[in-house]
Amino acid sequence: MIMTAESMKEAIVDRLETTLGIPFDQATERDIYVALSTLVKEQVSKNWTRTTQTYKKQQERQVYYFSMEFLLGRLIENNLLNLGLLDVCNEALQELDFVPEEIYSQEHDAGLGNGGLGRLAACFLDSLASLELPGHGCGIRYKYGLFRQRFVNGHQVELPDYWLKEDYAWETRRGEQAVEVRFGGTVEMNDNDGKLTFHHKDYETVLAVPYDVPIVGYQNKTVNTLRLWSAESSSDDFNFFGSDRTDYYNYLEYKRSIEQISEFLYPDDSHFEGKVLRLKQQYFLVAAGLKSILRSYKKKLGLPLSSLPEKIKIQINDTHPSLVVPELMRILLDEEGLTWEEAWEITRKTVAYTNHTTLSEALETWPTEMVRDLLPRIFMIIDEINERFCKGLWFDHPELRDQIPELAIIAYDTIRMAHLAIVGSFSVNGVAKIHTDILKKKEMKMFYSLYPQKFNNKTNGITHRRWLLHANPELSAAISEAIGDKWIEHPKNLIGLLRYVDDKSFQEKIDSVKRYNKQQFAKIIRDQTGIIVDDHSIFDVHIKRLHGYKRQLLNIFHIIYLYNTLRENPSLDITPRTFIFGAKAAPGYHFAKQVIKLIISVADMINSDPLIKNKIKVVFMENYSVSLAEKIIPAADVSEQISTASKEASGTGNMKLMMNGALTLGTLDGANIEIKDMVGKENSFIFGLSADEVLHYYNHGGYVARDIYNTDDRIRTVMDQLINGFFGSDEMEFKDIYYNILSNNDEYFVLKDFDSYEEAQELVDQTYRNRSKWMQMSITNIAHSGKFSSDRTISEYAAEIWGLRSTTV
Ligand code: 26W
Repeated sequence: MIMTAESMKEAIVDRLETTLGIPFDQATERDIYVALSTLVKEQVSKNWTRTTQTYKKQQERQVYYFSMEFLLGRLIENNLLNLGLLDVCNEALQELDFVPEEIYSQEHDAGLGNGGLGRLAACFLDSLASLELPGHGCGIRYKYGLFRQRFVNGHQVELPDYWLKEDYAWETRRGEQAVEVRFGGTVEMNDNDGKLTFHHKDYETVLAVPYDVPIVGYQNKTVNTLRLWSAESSSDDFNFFGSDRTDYYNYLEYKRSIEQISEFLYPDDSHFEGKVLRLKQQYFLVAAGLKSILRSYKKKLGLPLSSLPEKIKIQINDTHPSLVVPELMRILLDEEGLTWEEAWEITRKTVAYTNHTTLSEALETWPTEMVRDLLPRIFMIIDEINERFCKGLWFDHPELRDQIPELAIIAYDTIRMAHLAIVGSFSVNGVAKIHTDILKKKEMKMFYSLYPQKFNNKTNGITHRRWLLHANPELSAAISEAIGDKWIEHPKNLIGLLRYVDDKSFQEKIDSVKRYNKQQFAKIIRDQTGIIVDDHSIFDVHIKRLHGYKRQLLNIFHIIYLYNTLRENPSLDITPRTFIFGAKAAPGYHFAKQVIKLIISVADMINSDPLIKNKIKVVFMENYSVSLAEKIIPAADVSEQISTASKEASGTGNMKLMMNGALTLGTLDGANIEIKDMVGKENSFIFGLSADEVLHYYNHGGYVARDIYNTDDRIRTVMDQLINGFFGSDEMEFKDIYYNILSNNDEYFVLKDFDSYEEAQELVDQTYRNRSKWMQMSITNIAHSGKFSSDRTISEYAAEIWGLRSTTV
């Protein structure tokens, strides 16, 4: 085991020479990275095997987190950190004359996720392992992760993210554990002495090959597994072509069509699009994952299948893996010969479902025909589940008879995946208090009345190890100096910082850490964009996917307004501000792309206007990603969480920013509410309509956007600038934004909330002038952020949904 910088140095040089065959004096940064990651993986391997063996031997329950997305980011630093080797490694690399960050950044981010939902899955894996809980991930090894974003003339351009171009250091291919997944074909039904049997014929076989990634717990011996499945054509298929050349070409085409299943991640997290390839991906994940779980269950335990729910829980990350319900039924019925009742009992006690959005345009509903063609037996089972569910309603709930079409799993030739997930699971949870309340009161009201005991809340969290300890070592050191380092294991202990809120020297310490982080990030801005920013200015940060409801538009409208004000009165006394954006738009989301273009146009204009005298700067960072977030967040003063109330299920960036001392400028939406409840209204900047008000307008009307446009000069000026050529040559460039607001009656209440947003921004400006006050607020936020560690979230899942006990390896 490596313990010192000296032995680390020796080991790196040794791996270079023996494994890679490269003498140290010729090694590039990439070579050093490869040697280092090989070494780290070796260090992990023993505990990985030991953990797997421990779980195999014992009869304890295990959890599998099924998700179409795991947004891991880089693993090298986190693995080093969790192994307790990060400091040693930094020292070793420096002594070898390398800059550690430059070595670590050789690792390509694993961008196998779109945003919140995928990053949450990654934080959960970190917490599971760190809490010594037997919980694993099950996902897809996409060849291409979320696209790389470039700006060309201010427009977003998407480039493929070929993250596997160089070997991925952390994965291990387990070819011997590959399983078959079947698509298409027909189902033959036979009556065997009154018992129906189903025989699936003429299907196409896809080989699912697992690639395992170790998930290293923080300074313990637990190493759990993230199993990512890759689609391959099985070698048996070779006998399907003969001597004919066209057969060979057909074969190649067939092979390609199979490999396509794990080719790329769908880059859309805002609009459901019923693409058959996406359905294939979902079934591929579910069928492969279940097969490998059941194989080891049967091999290891020798228990009857009726004990499955005792030993295994499957958490599904939104409805994307909800085919787990009919697939588990299929296995239990057709392969294991159980009765419907037995199979249903097992399935329902095994599966739990998390909902991550109430946006209707994101809800998954598959056309029945598509499911019938691609998954004939699965379709029959869903149909039967639906039949029995509707019959049950009819007989057991006569009061709901009129509502059956609304509650049904299949209706109007579509399958409603959320209904399937609710009916087929024992737990349904939302991801923040308000979100769960909205599910209960509105979106899933009738299901809540049917199954009140299934519904529960699990407010999201983030791993403080990545987002504080690793991303912000200076702040972490300052915290430990004040309150000791127990907070690392028990993040709730951060509350001890409350004693230092008024301590001038601690305030100065935290202030200087923030200043340092801002200087570091200012260098990154300069290197990547050429823009010089003032590190004394307020760093006002808006980072998340680009979406109408997240209201980047409200932010840029306010910036334009501020700009107009400054042009009228250049000597206006404002606190200098740097507005920082990071966001990717879904490739087909026209409005979102226009907002990007608008922000960049505004940035170009403001940043080059001498009249502004650097009082404001606007920066749009390209290719927002986990690794970039780790640089931005420690440098942030203001956290923009300005979604239209009721729309953001939880948000998790809000928690990361809070934990790093940024103050929330936000609406009462998602977890902002719980953040505000913890720190108090006086330690945050809250503005805007409440969720109830928004929902009231949606239901009863009463809001006329045009009235605001007509009566508020500030707003009319900004809006008109969109269509009068103010931002460049093409007068019509932003007309869609303009008309989108006026003809859709401002769906996201941008105009409605403008005034109160402006007021809150003014308060931010005033408050920042009093550094001591600002630092008090900032420290208060850090102190309360322990609640938002994903360790707390995962402990709640473990205790209240999974009944999962920790196991020391
Ligand atoms: C179109 C297919 C689709 C639809 C929705 C793909 C992905 C989604 C996700 C459910 C969107 C998502 O990431 N939701 C976010 O989940 C986070 C973790 O719970 C929350 O913090 C965010 O508020 C929520 O938007």
